[in-house]
Amino acid sequence: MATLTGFLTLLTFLTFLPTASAGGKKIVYELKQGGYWEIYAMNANGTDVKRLTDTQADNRAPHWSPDGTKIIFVSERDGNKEIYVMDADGSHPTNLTRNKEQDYNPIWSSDGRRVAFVSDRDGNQEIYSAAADGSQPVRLTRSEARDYSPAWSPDGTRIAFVSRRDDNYEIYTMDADGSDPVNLTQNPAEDGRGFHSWSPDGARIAWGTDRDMNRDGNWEIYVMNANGSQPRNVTRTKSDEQMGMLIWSPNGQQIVLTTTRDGNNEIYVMNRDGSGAKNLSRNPAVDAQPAWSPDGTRIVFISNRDGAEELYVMDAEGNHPRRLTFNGSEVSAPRWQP
Ligand SMILES: [Ca+2]
Ligand SMILES: [Ca+2]
Ligand SMILES: [Ca+2]
Ligand SMILES: [Ca+2]
Repeated sequence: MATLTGFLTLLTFLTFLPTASAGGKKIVYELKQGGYWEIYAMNANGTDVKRLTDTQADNRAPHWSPDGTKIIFVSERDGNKEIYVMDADGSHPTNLTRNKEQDYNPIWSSDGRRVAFVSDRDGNQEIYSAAADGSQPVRLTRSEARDYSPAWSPDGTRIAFVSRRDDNYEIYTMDADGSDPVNLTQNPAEDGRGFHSWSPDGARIAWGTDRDMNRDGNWEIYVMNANGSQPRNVTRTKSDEQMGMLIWSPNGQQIVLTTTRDGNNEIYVMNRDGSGAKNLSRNPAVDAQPAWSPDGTRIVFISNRDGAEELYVMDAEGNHPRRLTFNGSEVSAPRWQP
């Protein structure tokens, strides 16, 4: 019996051993080469750089599947924007949309079984979802206004998105089948504009808004409960700053954001209630597009501090920045393998 238990323990151990391609080891990104954006991946320490697409057309917006084995992206190789999925090594690229109109803004459901995306196929921006192999496409929104920037809730039951259906930008959520749309923000100001982020536990949504423009003339980050209640300004900065994006940390305690509050684009981290705001990048260059490592200990980002845009990694305190790429070309959209 002891031998059997030992065997089962070993079996369990082997089952959960990370494979060579999983476990936060890789970073995927876009690199502009020869006039086109192509998708690359490398180890998180900058080694083993691999080109994953090569089509003489833009390949952009890569996102890892939740299990880290596949990458979804937008390709123009067929003459218009299509959603593609490929294996983590670039093999088996598959067109999921096959529609002559533009299809873009793809995002995985948290279980990796479906993909939400935006398409112009019905005359204006609407949100759709499909199975991860492209089958079972479903239209989720039906408004003449712009509907875009879908973000799946961590439990997979709701999709947050931005819409102008009520005459100004608002954050909505709907069920994963498109039913029960709810306007969460209900404010005449611009809410969302494409950056909003679920807390990892699904209890809250953080977003950018200009609703306090009259107070001090700048955008702020708000956090609300997932049903729209208790919206709170968590930045309350005074400067005329531009904010570019925000992402919750993997443990849900912090939010990383980009802001110009110090006169140039910097990466900041703050606690989820807005306290403890800290400049992580501290460099007069443009520092942008932060993405957390899955364990929350490191952040990959883009900076032009050495001239051209390159990828860098630093620890979550902003220390030990290290350059990962040496291309001398535009780079964008780094995302850490789950
Ligand atoms: Ca298309
Ligand atoms: Ca629409
Ligand atoms: Ca609004
Ligand atoms: Ca900077």
